[in-house]
Amino acid sequence: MSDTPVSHEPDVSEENPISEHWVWAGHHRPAIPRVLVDHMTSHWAPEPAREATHPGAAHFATRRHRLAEEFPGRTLVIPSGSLKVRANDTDYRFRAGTEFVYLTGCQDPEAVLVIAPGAEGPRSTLYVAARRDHRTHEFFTDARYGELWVGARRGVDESATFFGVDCASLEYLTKDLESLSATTTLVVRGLDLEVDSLVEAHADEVRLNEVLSEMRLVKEPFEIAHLEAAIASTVRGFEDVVRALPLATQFGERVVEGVFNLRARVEGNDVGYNTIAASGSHATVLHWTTNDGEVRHGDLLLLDAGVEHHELYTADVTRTLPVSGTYSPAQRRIYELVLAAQDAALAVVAPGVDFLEPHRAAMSVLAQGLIDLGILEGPLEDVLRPDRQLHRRYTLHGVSHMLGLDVHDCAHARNESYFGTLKEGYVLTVEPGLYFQPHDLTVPEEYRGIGVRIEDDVLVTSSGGRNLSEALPRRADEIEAWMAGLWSGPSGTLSGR
Ligand SMILES: [Mn+2]
Repeated sequence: MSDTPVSHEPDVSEENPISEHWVWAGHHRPAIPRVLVDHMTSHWAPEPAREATHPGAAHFATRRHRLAEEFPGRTLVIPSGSLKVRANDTDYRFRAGTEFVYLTGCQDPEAVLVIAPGAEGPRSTLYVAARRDHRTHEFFTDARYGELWVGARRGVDESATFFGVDCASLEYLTKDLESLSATTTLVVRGLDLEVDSLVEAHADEVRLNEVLSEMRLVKEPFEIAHLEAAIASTVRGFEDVVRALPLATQFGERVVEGVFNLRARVEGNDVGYNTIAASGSHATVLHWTTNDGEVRHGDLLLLDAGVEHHELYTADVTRTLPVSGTYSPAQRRIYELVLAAQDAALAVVAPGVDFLEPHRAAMSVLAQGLIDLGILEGPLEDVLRPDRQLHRRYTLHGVSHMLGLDVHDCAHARNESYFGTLKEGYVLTVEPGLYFQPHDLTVPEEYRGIGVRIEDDVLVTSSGGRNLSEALPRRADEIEAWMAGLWSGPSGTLSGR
């Protein structure tokens, strides 16, 4: 028998979290009896073995090596990003930083990749949070990482095996970063403010971001497979939305967003960007993501949405659909003009072609169309003159951007790379649109409030372009037939596939 009486008063605090009888559990939470901790951390069956290696591990190692070669003698720090508070003690769902995922395949929050020069070549260390499994009281006292709270996850050893890279516990990160020289260390900033504050900024970090974007311009075959998977799920999401249109006419754009996003969660990680579910004149607002409007019979629905696949590659597709299933004559006129512009743009995608060539091809068709509709005064050359460009009141945006892990991928590539010539393996969107604001007095009344965008995802091949999203119909007749077909088939949530 112990001669020490068990205290019924916790003798622990934040400064002194563990005593013989009590364990500190955090602010506003009662201390936990030591005997309960012992009980909670014992008598658990061993865990089943996990999958051995990430299928992309060898690719990630090659990428780290290529990156290090661009920065000899430098230590490179690439964080996954910190959790972001949504409200008080609840966070947004975490999405790891693109550069970090590209170099590791890891999607952990608060993790950091450090690539340091070494005598035998660059050495990569991935800092990840240690397990909070039943070997520690944090198992049930740590609401952010404790595995009873958030589920089991990979720790240091499991991550090293799975991602094929040396790993260290996050608890050593601060000390290790503080020991780095500010003159030779470059950080990808803006993702993890704590990491940013530990290493002084360096002018060459601009170059680090450029290289990380430019490395991603050409997609490897396994990346294209991920994009294709994201696009296939996106196609099914569009089909879901068509099936749900009767419900949307009852409850509005929220149904469109909810139904598409359901498919994104069922088949992918999430949506790659906030779904644009724009009905009626909301279609003339480029990034309408409020999605709280009505969906009226007789209006158009512009749906710009993409599923982000599990490895975080995203689709980016837009269709403009007649809510009733049939385009009105005025809607069809504008639709076919945008379609002709997209056809012209798609036709010129090929290696060696200027990045802006699809844009120019589309703009010439749209500008001529605006002249034919009596909205602009010709001739075409005058409209398109660099010092005039009046068509842009209605076309509003460029026709292409790169697509990959980010929806606007490779954003830090230098202008001369991004706006250079297309190369085999690039994936870009082709997405012309026409937007007639509801109060635009330069537009005939019958067209006011009409917004049309058609967007596909195109891979540059050795000889031209391959439309990766061609499974979704683009032509007006085909869209009407496709919608009618979906309405005559099985209805209900996720009924396709
Ligand atoms: Mn886009």
